[in-house]
Parts: sequence; structure tokens; C-alpha cells
Amino acid sequence: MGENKKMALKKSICILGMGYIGLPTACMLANSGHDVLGVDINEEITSKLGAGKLHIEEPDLEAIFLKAFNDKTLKISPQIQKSDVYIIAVPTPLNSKNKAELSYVISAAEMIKEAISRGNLVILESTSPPGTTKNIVGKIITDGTGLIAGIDYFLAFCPERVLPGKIVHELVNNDRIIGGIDESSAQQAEKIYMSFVKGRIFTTGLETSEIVKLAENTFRDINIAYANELSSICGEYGIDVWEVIKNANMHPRVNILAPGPGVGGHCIPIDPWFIIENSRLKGTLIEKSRNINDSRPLLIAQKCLEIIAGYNNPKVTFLGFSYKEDVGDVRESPAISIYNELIKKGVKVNIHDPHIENAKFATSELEDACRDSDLLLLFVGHKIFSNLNFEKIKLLMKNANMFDTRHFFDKEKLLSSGFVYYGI
Ligand code: SAJ
Repeated sequence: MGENKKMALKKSICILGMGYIGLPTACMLANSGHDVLGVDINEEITSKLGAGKLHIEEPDLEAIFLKAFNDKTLKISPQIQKSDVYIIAVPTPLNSKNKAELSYVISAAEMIKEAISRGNLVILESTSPPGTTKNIVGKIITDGTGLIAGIDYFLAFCPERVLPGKIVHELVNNDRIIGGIDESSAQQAEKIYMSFVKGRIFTTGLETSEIVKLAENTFRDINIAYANELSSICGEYGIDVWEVIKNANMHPRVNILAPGPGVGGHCIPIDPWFIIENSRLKGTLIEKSRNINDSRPLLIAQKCLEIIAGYNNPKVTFLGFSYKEDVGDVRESPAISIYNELIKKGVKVNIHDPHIENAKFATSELEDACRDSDLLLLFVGHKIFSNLNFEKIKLLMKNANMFDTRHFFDKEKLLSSGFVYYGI
């Protein structure tokens, strides 16, 4: 796009929520010719970002943030300002009743209500149950201002689809889906994303786009639940589930995902609940799959307890603790449930995870974490664990047991280093 055309499209954009999605999106838009204001209600976050420092770890984010920050195309504030476009990218966690906690979306919409003018565009990016954009965001704005979505202002839902650890790359290259309350709303939102997205952009209806997002993550959750169930069945037959999956996946239309110690993160374990939140169907496949995946950490903890049964003052060492490989995020990590169960049973637990900086779950250097340990529990296969020296590690341990929950290590190598190997 020529510089002139870019300038003609220049908008003032206010993004509410400076987390894993809002911040990278703000940087992208700020580096694509727009004037962006990043807003967050957490003053610790705004003061850190306002001083030019990141508060989250994500590959390649620092470079795009510093460019936008130094060019002054991205400014940070705890308060909203009048803008052409408002994008809501706040968390939508799950409450204790497995329902969407929409309080952050509600407060963001209430902030927008104070600033919005006729002709503006409002976009919800936060993953939400179907109907949220119109019935929560739209309603708050209409009730507060009298402005009607689709008539007086544009309203769209544009879900993020990026994979933590690859956010910057996927923000640009993934296809996007945009739902509008009407066609012009979808088109207005499309113009905004076109300024940095290289993937294709598809437009559809508002509720359709909301459910598309949930359907994607639910598909993945069900597939993982199937892999987990298959691993239990194969276990009963004494068959290696990894060998089964590898061979089944050679079929051109089969792609079974990997069984593991549970499903974590802020998306896959949550979105399936949003999809059924307002449905009258009972006993859904979606709910059963959730329950299968949620039962995994306890199964893993029980297996650990079986392995260390009979040892005096047993000690287990986690290799990796974050919810998935090569990220430092412990949110919703199934490792926490395994950890709590082992502690409850009087087991001493050490953690070695070079990606994590979390005061609650102190992680130690590899040697310290393995010293006098009875069992290494490979919870997540960070790349950094690929070249561990098992001969050296074995010398530090009291009992050289390895429970590899991800089929990450080479079993033969461990056996020849003198380890007893357990898998799932
Ligand atoms: N996991 C398995 N087996 C597998 C794959 C994953 O047990 O075969 C586990 C992981 O260890 C992890 C959890 O599932 O604990 C989730 O990890 P993930 O890599 O599947 O997904 P997220 O949560 O990091 O990102 C997902 C992505 N969604 C899809 O791939 C459909 C991402 O594209 C979404 O943008 C993101 O959710 C989101 O924000 O919704």
C-alpha cells in the first residue's frame, strides 16, 4: 500500500486491555500508520509500558513495541480518550460455575460509552459466549448514549486466533474472521485489520464469528480428550499409544493430537464451556471431553505416587511447569494440580523451568532441582530440555526414575543412562 493511501486511512484507535492480545495488536496498528492509545486499568502495567518496558514475555514483541513506543505512535494511559475506533481486548475468564466472567468486558464497554461518538467503530476481540457483542457491549453503549449499533456506530467481533509463543508472527500471517452487526460494520473492521494482516480476512455475521472462535478451540479440546482417552485404553491393553497415533495419523484424513498431563492455558480449557453456557443440551460431547482432560492431572499425580511408593521422604522434580512448551505462562497449567496433589500427600516437590518467573512456584537451577530426587516428571517439553546430560543428572538423584508425560525424551537413551522409564 502506498504511503498516501496509508495516511488516508489513518485512524485514532484506542485499545482496552494491554495483555497478550491487546498489546501486540496495539503495536501492529501503531506501526501501520495509526495513532494508538493502549489503555489498561492496572496501573502497574500502564506505568511499566509507559516507561518503555514490557510486562509480558513473548518472542519478537519487544522490537515492535519499542518501535511504536519510540515513534510515539503508541501511547499508554489508564484512561480512555475519544478515538475513531475502540477495540476491547480484555480477559474473559471462567468463574467457579464454569460460566464466562464478563465483568472486564462490561467495564470496557462502560468506558467506551463515555467516549464514543456517532460514526465510530467498536470491536470486541475478547473470546466470549455467543451474543456478547450485541447483548452486552452494544446494549451498554445504546443504554448509555442512545446510539444504536449498525445505525449510529459500527459494531464488530474479531476474535484473536494467535498461538502464545508465536503471537507476533501469527497476528500478521493467520487468516482472520470478522463478524459485523451489519455488513458495513464488518467492512469497517476489515479495513482496520487490513493495515497489518497478511492472511486472508473473511467477514460474516456477529454471532457466527463469536461461535467460530469457540468452535476452533473446542475442536482441539475434544481431539486432545480423544487422545487422552485412547492413551488410557491402550494402557489397559499394554499397547504403546504413541505408536498407535503415529500410525493412525498416516491416514490422509486422520490427525489425532497428543495425549498429555492435561490441557492448560487461558483458551482451550475455557472456551468449550462458553459454547455450551446458554445451550439447553445435556451430557454433551463437549462437556465430557472437558471432564476427561480435567481428570488428567490427578491421574498423573497418582502414577507419580505409585512410582515413588515405598521411598523414604520422597522427592519429585518437575521438568517444566508452564502450561505448554517454550512459554513462561503458568496460568491454568495442569502442573499446579499435580503439584498440589503431591504436596498434599507429603511429597517434597522441586521445579526446574527456565521459562518461569513466578514467585509462587519457585523454580531452581537444574542441578539443585534434581539433587536427591526420586523422580523426574517431564511435564512440558521445552526445547531447552533436548540436550540434557542424563548420566550427570542420574549421579545427583537418589533414585533415577523418569516419568515422561509428553513422549519427549528418547526412551533408549534414558534406559542406557540407567534410568527407569515410565510413559503414558
Ligand atoms: N495440548 C495437549 N495435546 C496436544 C496439544 C496441546 O495436551 O496435542 C495441551 C498443551 O500442552 C496445553 C493445552 O493443550 O496445555 C493448550 O495448548 P495449545 O497449544 O493447544 O493452545 P493455546 O491455548 O496455546 O492456543 C490456542 C490456539 N487454538 C487453536 O489452536 C485452535 C490458538 O490458535 C488460539 O488463538 C488460542 O488458543 C486462543 O487464544 O484462543
